[in-house]
Amino acid sequence: MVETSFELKARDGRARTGVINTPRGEIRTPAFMPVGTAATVKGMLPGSVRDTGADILLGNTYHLMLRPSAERIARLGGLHRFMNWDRPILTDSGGFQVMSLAELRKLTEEGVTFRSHIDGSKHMLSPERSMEIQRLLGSDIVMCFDECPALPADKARIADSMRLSMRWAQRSRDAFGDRPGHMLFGIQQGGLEEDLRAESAEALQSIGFDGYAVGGLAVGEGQEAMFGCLDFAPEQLPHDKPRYLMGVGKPDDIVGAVKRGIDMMDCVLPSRSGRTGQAWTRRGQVNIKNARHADDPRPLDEHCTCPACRSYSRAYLHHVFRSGEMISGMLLTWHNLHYYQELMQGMRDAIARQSFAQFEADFHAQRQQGDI
Ligand code: PRF
Ligand code: ZN
Repeated sequence: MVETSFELKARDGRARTGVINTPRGEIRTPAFMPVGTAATVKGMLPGSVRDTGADILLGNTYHLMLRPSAERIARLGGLHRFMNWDRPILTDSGGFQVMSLAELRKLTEEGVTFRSHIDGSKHMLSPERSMEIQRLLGSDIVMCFDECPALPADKARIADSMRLSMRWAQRSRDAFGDRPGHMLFGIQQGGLEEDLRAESAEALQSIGFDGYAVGGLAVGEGQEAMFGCLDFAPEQLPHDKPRYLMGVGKPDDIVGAVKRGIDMMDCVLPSRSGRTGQAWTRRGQVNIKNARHADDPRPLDEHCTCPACRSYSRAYLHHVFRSGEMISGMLLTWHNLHYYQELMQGMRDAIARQSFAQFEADFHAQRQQGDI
């Protein structure tokens, strides 16, 4: 079996549940992808990430091309073997990370030249080079090379940037070629403007992709503006292909995005905030650094079945965080990823049962109660 497919199983309002089939396994949607930027989900073994319920990880072209390089990973058997994760991997194309991390960036029609944020060395990314790197990595879901303008920006600047991304989408499609078993996703841009989003969706559909991402959101516009855009942007994309909202988000962003027709998301939040002492639970955010946990024998969440909650008290999690012990980031990351995956499973079940509205109401009511 080398083919890939997307099967929609149920809809409830605009929310959808389904499965993306790939030769490396199924991706149940709505899906949350933990971020494994440097060929590791920081603080977690791959088997543990799988145990939280993840079907797919996200990797980054930008980071891996700089260190240890795509060519080295290819020589070592590809990214799956290198990092010991044999299930699907989606890789971002690098443009977004160049703009946020690299130094001395120079953008032209051809692509972008920049200096590494690690050692200052000079590099180039273009649609063709990004496709080559993602092929060397062995990524299952390859993202088009795009440009994501920082918001706010004036409409003319957003339109020019979107049209450049659409020309790059065509070059990405041409360079990707025909690779059975691998998928190429286009990325819609256009800021918060409905007409630019529509123009972008049209351009991408006439090229033809295996899935479509909504890019250019969660870049500082706020939740209300993002949801305003998600009220129309996903509907402009094909209904029979997966829709991926890039770089989102907090649990309430995720629920609101799924409600508006999004099938896939990724975010560093559960793993990054785990390392800074922040936990996410059904009842909202918990700061384990807070002195109120120092004597608390209760788990973070008595209903959670993750190792942090099954075997450790808030007092212990507080102590190891304060002591700078490595297990602190490991346990909180595990808990956060477990919570995120449980949230996704809850939404998949609710959509299948046609009870997403009830799920959403319960989600907000529980958070309203606040931490125990
Ligand atoms: N494009 C790409 N990667 C991204 C984004 C984008 O617009 C975003 C925006 N939130 C996150 N990651 N290629
Ligand atoms: Zn837990």
